[in-house]
Amino acid sequence: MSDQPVYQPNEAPAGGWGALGATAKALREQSVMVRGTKALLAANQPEGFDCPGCAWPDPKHTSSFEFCENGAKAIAWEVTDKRVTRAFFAEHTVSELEAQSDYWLEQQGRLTEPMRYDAGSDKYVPISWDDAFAMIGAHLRAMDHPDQAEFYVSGRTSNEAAFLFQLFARKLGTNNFPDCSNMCHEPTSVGLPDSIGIGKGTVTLDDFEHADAIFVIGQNPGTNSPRAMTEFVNASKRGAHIVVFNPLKERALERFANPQNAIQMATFGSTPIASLYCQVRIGGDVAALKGVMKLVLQADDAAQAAGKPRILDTDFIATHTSGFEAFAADLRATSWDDILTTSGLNRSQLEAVADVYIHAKNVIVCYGMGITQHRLGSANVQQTVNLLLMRGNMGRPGAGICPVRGHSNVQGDRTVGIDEKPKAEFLDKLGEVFGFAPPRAHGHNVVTAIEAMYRHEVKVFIAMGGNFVAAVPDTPIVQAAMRKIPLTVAVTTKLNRGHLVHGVESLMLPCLGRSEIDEQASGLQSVTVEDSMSFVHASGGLLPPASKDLYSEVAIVCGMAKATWPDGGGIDWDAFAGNYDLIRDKIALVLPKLFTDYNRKIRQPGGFQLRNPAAHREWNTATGKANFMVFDGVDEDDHVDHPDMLRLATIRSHDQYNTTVYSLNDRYRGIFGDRQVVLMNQADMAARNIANGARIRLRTIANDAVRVVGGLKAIAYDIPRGSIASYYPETNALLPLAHHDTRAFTPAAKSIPVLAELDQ
Ligand SMILES: Nc1nc2c(c(=O)[nH]1)N[C@H]1C(S)=C(S)[C@@H](COP(=O)(O)OP(=O)(O)OC[C@H]3O[C@@H](n4cnc5c(=O)[nH]c(N)nc54)[C@H](O)[C@@H]3O)O[C@H]1N2
Ligand SMILES: Nc1nc2c(c(=O)[nH]1)N[C@H]1C(S)=C(S)[C@@H](COP(=O)(O)OP(=O)(O)OC[C@H]3O[C@@H](n4cnc5c(=O)[nH]c(N)nc54)[C@H](O)[C@@H]3O)O[C@H]1N2
Ligand SMILES: [Mo]
Repeated sequence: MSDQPVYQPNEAPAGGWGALGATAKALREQSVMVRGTKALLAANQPEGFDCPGCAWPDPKHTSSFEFCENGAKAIAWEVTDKRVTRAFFAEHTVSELEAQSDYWLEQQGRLTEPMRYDAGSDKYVPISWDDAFAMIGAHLRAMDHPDQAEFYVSGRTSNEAAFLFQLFARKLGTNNFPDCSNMCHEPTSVGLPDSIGIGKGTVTLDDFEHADAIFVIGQNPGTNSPRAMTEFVNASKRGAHIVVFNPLKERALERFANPQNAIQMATFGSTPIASLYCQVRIGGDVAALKGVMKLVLQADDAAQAAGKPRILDTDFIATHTSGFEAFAADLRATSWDDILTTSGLNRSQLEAVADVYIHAKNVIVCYGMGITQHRLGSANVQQTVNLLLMRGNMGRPGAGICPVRGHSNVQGDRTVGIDEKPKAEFLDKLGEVFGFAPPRAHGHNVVTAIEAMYRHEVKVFIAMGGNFVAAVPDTPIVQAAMRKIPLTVAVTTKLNRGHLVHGVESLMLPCLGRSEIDEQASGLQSVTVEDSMSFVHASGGLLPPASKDLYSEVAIVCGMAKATWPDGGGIDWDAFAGNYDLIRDKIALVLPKLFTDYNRKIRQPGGFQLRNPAAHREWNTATGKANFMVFDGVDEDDHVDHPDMLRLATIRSHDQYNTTVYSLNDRYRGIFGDRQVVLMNQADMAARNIANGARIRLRTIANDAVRVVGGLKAIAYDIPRGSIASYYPETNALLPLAHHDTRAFTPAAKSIPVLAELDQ
């Protein structure tokens, strides 16, 4: 290790030359300057493929290339020239590979052919596709009950593959769909329907051009959805206010230099982003929002008393909403003491925010994991809606709610049926179209699937992408349970922990990436994906596949399903694998309100947008109105009351994609060469006699088990007292499985109650 300090305060704006340099470096490291550049130019183009980086939409998918450093890294990661072949597996036992870091594993390159775990040699050995499918079919047929299988989906999977995957599982007889969105935006899918009747965002990119104020809550767009920065830069230049709630001062939310702006690049200029930056305490968002809403209510009272125009949109509230009285009464009863203590903000900050809100005609709220990954994540989401409803900021241009999704097709996977609690209407149609009776009982989400593993009830675990054992809570305990499962199957592109921590028998099935040409019986195929703003469009690869032995995700699902029943269960899986248009025809029949004419509509430039009733002020809620939702009190309510408690947020660095770590640096936050760090307030460190740079350990406050992660370097950082941050997935061992959103079951990864002590 060098003597360079890990924390080097960074004064440069986010974006700019640093971003261009990082892109070139990512391509160079994967030795893909030429292939990679070609791929970059085709990402998010009308004829190209959907960027695997994030779910932020493109300007209508028709514009010229929109530069994005982290999209480039995600593409370089996929189009790498490095390969993992059978020779690699012949050289290394699985135990040896397990000793390697996650970073090293993924650096080995793309997987090239199907492999089976051989217990005798403790190695992965080649297996033919047909034998692999036959093995899966045999295991599934040997189960006592279909609910002994788990069908995990990570959100890169296309609509077509996801639709067939759910058909396969439901035909088998289970709704067990633990899904990455269970760990991500499930509180959006659970919280928003109560409020506005649909679990999706209501705005489009056009709305950003008309917003006078944009709230960015618990989200780090400069790293995780960098193309969103274009909207924020433009809004800021127009004079729109950007209000941020985040315990960390995320650089891109302070200043951003647009790498596409020639003048800014030449002059080292940059655009200020946030006009108000509120360093809220972890878990303090509801307190802060309630404070702002209380001030809006007070301003309205004052206006009314003075005979001035009302602050509240009383027409909207009367016509379109329900529950205002109870909501207002709760706000009036909420004490300033509670609001200020829990939010960690002072009253003048909240007054400034309320002032911006009151004077903005159109307001958008964007939010991410800082809102959802909490014990009351769904309720948090609903409070952001309350704020918008007070002034009718919903269902009109320039206003609305914008949950910023994670994986590039996580929203689409859900839309086409990856849902452990499917609606009756969907199941009815599915049964009608395919002539069977789909199971009705709700299936497992991530948390309940893990509980079933603990009870040894899981016999087959099939993962469509992802890295389950690294992404979930309580990783060591889950990994032990995973090893007991009779068969685990990973449909995957690159080697990761999930393949090494496997069941008694295990298969690794390598698939095509999005950037690659997918040729089937009827010719070249495209898949479709849905972005964060409900636009559905086609994605077709253009690079030769990493190996001739790769199958598409669709073909793999079809192969598994066909081998499970003698006659494929009466479904012509080969036809689907040969022509994806036929899959889309079925999706259109099962979901006619959304996908009628699917094949025609995806052939128009930019695709099409799924209709969002709330964006048209149609409220599919029980009351038929948008509902003000009351949040009891102001905090997480997890009954942890320890005098030395710190709240830990587990977050992403600038150089990782979820469990994939690209480097040990986090440039915008000034952290270099080490991910084993804890960002801490200086006063919290002093109170524990922790010197800057000292190695500490964190211990979770919980009664059921001891959870400790040590060897973490404490770094004095600009973060509120009582709040600390560290990287995911290194600290997942601290996150108890039972510590999740009470309604959505999303692990509360942003608010783990811990104690910090010196590592002896
Ligand atoms: N390059 C890259 N892009 C990605 C990903 C990636 O790993 N790398 N992951 C993808 C996925 S799956 C997702 S879900 C998204 C995730 O994107 P984000 O939602 O941005 O996720 P995080 O980085 O986990 O955390 C977001 C922010 O929440 C703040 N925060 C933590 N606790 C709190 C709190 O209590 N209140 C508030 N207000 N803020 C808090 C953190 O300081 C951080 O800035 O990005 C997607 N895009
Ligand atoms: N503590 C903590 N835990 C968290 C979070 C947190 O903030 N803190 N965030 C949560 C969130 S938001 C999410 S979404 C989950 C993510 O959980 P996952 O989605 O399970 O994890 P990823 O790291 O995104 O999965 C990466 C793997 O996907 C495979 N892959 C990549 N591209 C493709 C492809 O095109 N096809 C296929 N079949 N496979 C592919 C590769 O093998 C790669 O190693 O983690 C959650 N866990
Ligand atoms: Mo996510």
